[in-house]
Amino acid sequence: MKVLLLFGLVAFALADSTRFEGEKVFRLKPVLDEHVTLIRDLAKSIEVDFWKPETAELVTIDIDVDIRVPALYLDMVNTILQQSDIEHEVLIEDLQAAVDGQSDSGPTPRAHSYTNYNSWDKVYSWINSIATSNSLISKQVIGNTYEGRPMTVLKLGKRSDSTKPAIFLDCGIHAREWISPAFCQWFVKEALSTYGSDSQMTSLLNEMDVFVLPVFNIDGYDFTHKSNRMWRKTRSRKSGSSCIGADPNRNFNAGWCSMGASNNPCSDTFCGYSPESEIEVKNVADFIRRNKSVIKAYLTIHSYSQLLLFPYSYTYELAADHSELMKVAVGASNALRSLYGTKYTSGPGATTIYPAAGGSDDWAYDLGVKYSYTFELRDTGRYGFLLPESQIKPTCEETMLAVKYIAAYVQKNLY
Ligand code: 0X9
Ligand code: ZN
Ligand code: ZN
Repeated sequence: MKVLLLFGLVAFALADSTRFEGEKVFRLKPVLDEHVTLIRDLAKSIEVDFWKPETAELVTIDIDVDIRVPALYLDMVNTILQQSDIEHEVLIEDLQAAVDGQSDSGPTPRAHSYTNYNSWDKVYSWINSIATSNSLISKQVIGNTYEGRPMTVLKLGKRSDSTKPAIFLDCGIHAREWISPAFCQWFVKEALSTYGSDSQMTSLLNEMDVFVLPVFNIDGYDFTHKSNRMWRKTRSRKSGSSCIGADPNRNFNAGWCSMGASNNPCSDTFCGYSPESEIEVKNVADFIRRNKSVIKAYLTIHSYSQLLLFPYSYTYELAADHSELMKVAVGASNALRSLYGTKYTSGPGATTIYPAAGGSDDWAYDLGVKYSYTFELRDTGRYGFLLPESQIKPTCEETMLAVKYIAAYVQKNLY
């Protein structure tokens, strides 16, 4: 009986997690329209996971296309690539080995660490302990996720009787972009530990507050740790579809679902059933609306591609503040590069990455938050979403410089 039960649990655990045995990640470089057509046709006939761009429809000539190919289709894909002579390379030889290299499955579970990818349970207890560690920080729950996990915003700043202008920073909109929550944790630690010694951080936290949401899409993040490392969306369900989740960064009310998003619930860029249908999106949007008069900047952290994006992504039209947004982005990218030479590209989302409606940056901007930026952190595809833990520290250190550059600019240019 016991043996049977144990066997059942093991079988369940195995069946419940997605494995990537023998899967590879390819980079394709289409330079002809035929190449684009071929990649799109391939996506229709077999199941490939687009890492960059997010879907087949967004493939164009002269961009790098990173795709994950299941073992079953490798021979076929190799043959097609040879025959069509699309330039290509293998970015990840053995995806399961790369995933295993990051998983916390040793005999003794690790403690919370700023240089590891922490599971949600660890981030959750970290949030609760750091929030009571220092008078510069406090927390507030802004609602629960679909699966009922509390979404906690940390408020950093010297206490003051009058309301201070603020910056809102979120991480982990997309579940598999693990470097993003790692950055929010790093930011909180750095802010607390350099207040009083770093003159810029001291001045920032004296004059402004910073709201930090360490993990936006908690259900998805937890799922990437426990079941499927490559999950992107939320985990909401709706009767009538067996597919789970929507893309939170397509679910904001900004040109919702008009371009670069899918109305197919099974797609990785599903825009949801209506704007803010995802409770996580609604919770954040409500919080920002409630604090609209104080929030002067909205920063959201994604990966990967090394980009600093700003509105718009739902239209090719330039934002009214385009030249100022561009100037600040270039300054921030230069600051970032000064540490380790990491190169970032700056520009409006639609032309710099791809047109995609329903994003949080465009929504915040149209609400009136002028300094609205999306970061796409390291790398440019060597590891993609599987950025090694050894790169957490340098990535966070350089990103701090860019975030502090933007914060300092905002502080000097309050509106
Ligand atoms: O597609 C996205 O949501 C972001 N890229 S990612 O690879 N992290 O998924 C880019 C978002 C840019 N902004 C908008 N599309 N509004
Ligand atoms: Zn992506
Ligand atoms: Zn993302």
